[in-house]
Amino acid sequence: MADTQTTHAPATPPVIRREDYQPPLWLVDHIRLEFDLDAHATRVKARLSVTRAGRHDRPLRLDGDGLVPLSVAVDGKALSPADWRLDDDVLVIALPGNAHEVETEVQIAPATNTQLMGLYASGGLLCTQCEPEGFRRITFFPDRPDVLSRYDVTMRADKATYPVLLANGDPVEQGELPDGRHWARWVDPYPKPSYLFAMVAGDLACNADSFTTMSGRAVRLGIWVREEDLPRTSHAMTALKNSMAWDERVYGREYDLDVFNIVAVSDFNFGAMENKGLNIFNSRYVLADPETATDPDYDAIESVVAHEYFHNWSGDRVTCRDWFQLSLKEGFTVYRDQCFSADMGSAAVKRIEDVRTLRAAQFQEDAGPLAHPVRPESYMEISNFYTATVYNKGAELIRMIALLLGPERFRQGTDLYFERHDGQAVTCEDFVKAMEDGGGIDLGQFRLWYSQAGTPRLTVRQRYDPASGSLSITLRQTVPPTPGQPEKAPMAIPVKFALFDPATGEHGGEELVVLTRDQLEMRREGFAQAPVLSLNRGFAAPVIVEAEQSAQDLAFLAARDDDPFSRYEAMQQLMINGLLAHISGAPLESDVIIDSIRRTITDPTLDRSFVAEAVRLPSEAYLGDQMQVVDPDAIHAARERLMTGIGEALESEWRALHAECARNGFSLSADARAARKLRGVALSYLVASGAPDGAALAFGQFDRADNMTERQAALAILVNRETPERDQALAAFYRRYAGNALVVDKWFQTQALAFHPDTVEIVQALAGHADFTLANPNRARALYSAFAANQWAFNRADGKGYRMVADAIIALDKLNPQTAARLVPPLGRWRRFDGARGAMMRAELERIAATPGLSRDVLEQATKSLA
Ligand code: 0A1
Ligand code: ZN
Repeated sequence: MADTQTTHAPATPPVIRREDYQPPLWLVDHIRLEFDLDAHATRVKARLSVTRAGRHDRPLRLDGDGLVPLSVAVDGKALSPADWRLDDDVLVIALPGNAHEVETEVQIAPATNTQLMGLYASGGLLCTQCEPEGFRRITFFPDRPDVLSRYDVTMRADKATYPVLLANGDPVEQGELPDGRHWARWVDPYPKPSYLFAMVAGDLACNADSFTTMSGRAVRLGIWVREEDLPRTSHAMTALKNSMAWDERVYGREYDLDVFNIVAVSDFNFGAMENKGLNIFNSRYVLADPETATDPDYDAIESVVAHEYFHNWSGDRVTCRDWFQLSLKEGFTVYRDQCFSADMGSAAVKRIEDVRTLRAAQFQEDAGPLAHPVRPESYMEISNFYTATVYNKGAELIRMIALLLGPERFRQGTDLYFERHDGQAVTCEDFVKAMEDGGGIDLGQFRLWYSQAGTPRLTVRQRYDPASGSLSITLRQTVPPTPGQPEKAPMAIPVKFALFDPATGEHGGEELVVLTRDQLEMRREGFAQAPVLSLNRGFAAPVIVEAEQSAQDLAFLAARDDDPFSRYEAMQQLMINGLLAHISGAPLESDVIIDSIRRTITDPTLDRSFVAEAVRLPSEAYLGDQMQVVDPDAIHAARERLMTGIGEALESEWRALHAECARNGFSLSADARAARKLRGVALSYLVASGAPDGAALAFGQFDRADNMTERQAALAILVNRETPERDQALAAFYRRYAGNALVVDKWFQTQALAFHPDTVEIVQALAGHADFTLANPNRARALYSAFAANQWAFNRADGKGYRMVADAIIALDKLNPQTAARLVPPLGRWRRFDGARGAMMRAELERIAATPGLSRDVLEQATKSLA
């Protein structure tokens, strides 16, 4: 039996609607949990102190998922099975009074829990994941975020197998038991919803440290990992301490318990989880050393550690009333972690990366069948709503509020929010209201950002009148229709812009205007010649800008704009325009592009990390997003051609840069990291140039690297080439890192992302590799999510890519519906492709949707994708 607790969908799963929200009828002030832990048979006793909320005569309803009560008692008296019933999975008990002690006992089997929700086993550990609705797989409980309880948890387990026993809050007692067992009791003084419950049992080693808070309290910090991974935890620990200090300095938020623990597990559905005082992490966001982790891995660890830590206030102390409010905690916390990372490194590059992520994930989501507002209106399975829209677009909303308010008033707003709602479960509306009251602003129209889906388009028209020296600018907005929202009202869009004098290269100051209607006309005077418009500076609003700017203006901005995002954007737009024109039949005009790149890579005033971002070609997927109908083959061919052209034209510059950026001895300094990044870009152009020594140079970098950043960069270049070095490097990489799961993931992923005509067959063969398993989400994603993101390979005209991913979804759904459901959206993009591809994608979605016994998760994604 794969999993005794499954969530198979009924014929049509019920739709949960935001407007149907009802406050809880019963509250649980306190819960005492007792675990007798065993991988195959864990006993869970729960004692709930319940109180009736308001005047009603409705029974107590406790959610369960695949649970069978072994016993039920009320106020110390066992109930006979006639006194309770199971309504589907919900335990229903009629209670006479207004306050009772309700006890239940169940048995669960962590070892067969392949969904990784609830209590499950991972590499010899027992651990939990309860968000969003996993607690009901552990015990009967009102498993909704607006029921806040104080938790008192006792764990009993075999001491040799599970020497470490952790839970939320503070450790209060522990002791020995007969038969080699032991116990520990943890109490969390802060009331919390069940989704924040956590416990871990296992043989773990601890990187222990401490942090003294701003009021002088010492907090014990622990990062718990397998003994052999201890040397890889120092970066995460530094990130944690930096996060704690940053939240005090920037938001005035202090940590509130005596201990803060992080545990790394290798089987985890998402990135990490903010359980109160006991964060549980996917090991890929904890473990790093130069030999096994790239610079982007280091950055991801820093930002995920910060994200989960920041949730202690934006999520735990103030939580969500219901799951429609998910962006209340996620949008705000992503914004907080983005600002933290910007402060820890280069703010300019961080913004560029965040916008790239937003465009790649969220803009695509917003343009397809799964588009939904930041605050969704309905769902079948809430796990499907941990999306780029809720997280990343949600963060952009907070960023816009911060921009409109300015730093001081934004801080007054957040202070009021935390003070007003501490200990409560609240809504996005409560957040906006606190920002209005604390910041002194009217966000009336701004609220549409929470309720309207779709990415607004901003079209810009400029008219310069040489006689009067004036420029008129017309901004127009349109918000496209999205599922369930055919008509849209105009949004409040903050637009930052500047007008450059092409003669001096200066502008007369940045302006912020807020577009509130369909159209806005502005006139600016005093220009001896037509100024150059730099628009949506800093990417202040998450919109698509359509401005017809000449190659000359773009080249000017690429060389002169003082807003680094806009400078990057101009450079990218120059490349995009050239490529799109070529794809639609024009000759490839690369001279201006090459000139701009030459100027950028030889500008000594620029940070190398920024240079690397600016001169990199836009991804194939992003180019596809700019087309009416995505033509993956034409995009690939054009992009390769431009890459070769840039490589050839600047071969000596790339060669020089590649040599200059080499370093003796590894360092994590910003300078060294920037050099590694630019070195990788230089190598990619050098190899693309067709230089006869290209493959040998790449292999040399691969072979001699003293760090994973350079080694993987070289491997990622070699896998695209049909050279003997390709196979040599892949074999050497595997030999070197066999047994290190996180690095073997990279080996799978790099091959799935390759620009190689046989990538489909290569991925198919890799699925049969001894190290491949669908049971581990990181491994499954390394192969299939990476492959589905490889536009050219996934959309190969014979449709084999679609079939392979659909097969994987159907197989994975039987084990882990959440992870399977995340593979569906790439197939849902069928409207974006030509008729033949679209029909094949639809056929695969139909095959998935018709599979008997499909989970609610995959069923929702597949049926919505077909609509
Ligand atoms: N709240 C977490 C995200 C998360 C959601 C669900 C999970 O398991 C199914 C795990 C993590 C965060 O934002 O980091
Ligand atoms: Zn989060």
